Amino acid sequence: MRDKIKNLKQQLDAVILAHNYQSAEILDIADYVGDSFYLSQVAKNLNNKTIVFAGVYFMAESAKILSPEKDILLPVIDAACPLADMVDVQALLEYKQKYSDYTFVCYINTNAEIKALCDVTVTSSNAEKVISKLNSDKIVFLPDKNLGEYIKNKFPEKDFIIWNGFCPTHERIRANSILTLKEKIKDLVILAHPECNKEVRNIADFLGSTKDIIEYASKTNFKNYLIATEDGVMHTLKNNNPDKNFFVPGLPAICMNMKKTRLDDIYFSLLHKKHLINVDENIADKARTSLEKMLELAR
Ligand code: CIZ
Repeated sequence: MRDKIKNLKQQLDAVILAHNYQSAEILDIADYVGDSFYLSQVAKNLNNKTIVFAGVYFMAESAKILSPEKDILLPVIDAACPLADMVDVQALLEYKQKYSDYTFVCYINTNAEIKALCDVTVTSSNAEKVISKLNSDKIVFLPDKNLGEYIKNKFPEKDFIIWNGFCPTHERIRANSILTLKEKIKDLVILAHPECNKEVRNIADFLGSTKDIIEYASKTNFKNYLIATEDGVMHTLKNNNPDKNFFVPGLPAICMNMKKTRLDDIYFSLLHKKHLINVDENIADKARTSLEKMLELAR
């Protein structure tokens, strides 16, 4: 299957982008692996005509918005993001009316219709930087309440209204499971994603995006790390740091949507050019403004 994918890729001049949460078999064949911020920049700058996006829907959609001239393929069309689906247009329009003098900041985990109604998009690796450059002290942040609270604490002078959404995979990670493990392994260094709930964030030694977590573990010299984020990052962490130990609290935190993509999905995606992502032009134009503002401010 790997060879077949390689041949088809060459024939079609295609590249494979994979999000850090994909399964090991996908991460191993991808041309680029990273978080949504990195991958959206890669997608925009590549010269290849065809991009296979191994991730969830909003990621492929963001790539299409930023690169409308390219064919963006999402191998599994129902790879969704429950967090992104926690905001609907009607509810957002009501907020926009109620908080008409606020700047609307949306996490990249949103659908295009939502980005189109927001002033700027952020990811967990650039939210602080982007918000620090906004000329506004009144922010509505959506949809992740955990990332929202984490960012709000960085800007005590700003007024934040935070949406009540959450990532079910991160929300399930329990502080108790972390503390139980820490009892057994005294020098455990806890690295957590800001999408985790407050109890987990409060006991973390380091909070950051997948990119930040991977960098932190590689640059520091501890022996034992506990990883509180989606399980996909463990593959990269272990590969990059064979001499270090990585633990998870309780059962691995697995995003079922991210794990839907298998090698044969990538193969059939290339073979049949499926599923081609299309975004309504009017929505794409507005969402692009929000995404490009992120790229500009995060520089
Ligand atoms: O920014 C991303 O890609 C997400 C959703 C999480 C992360 O930290 O990589």
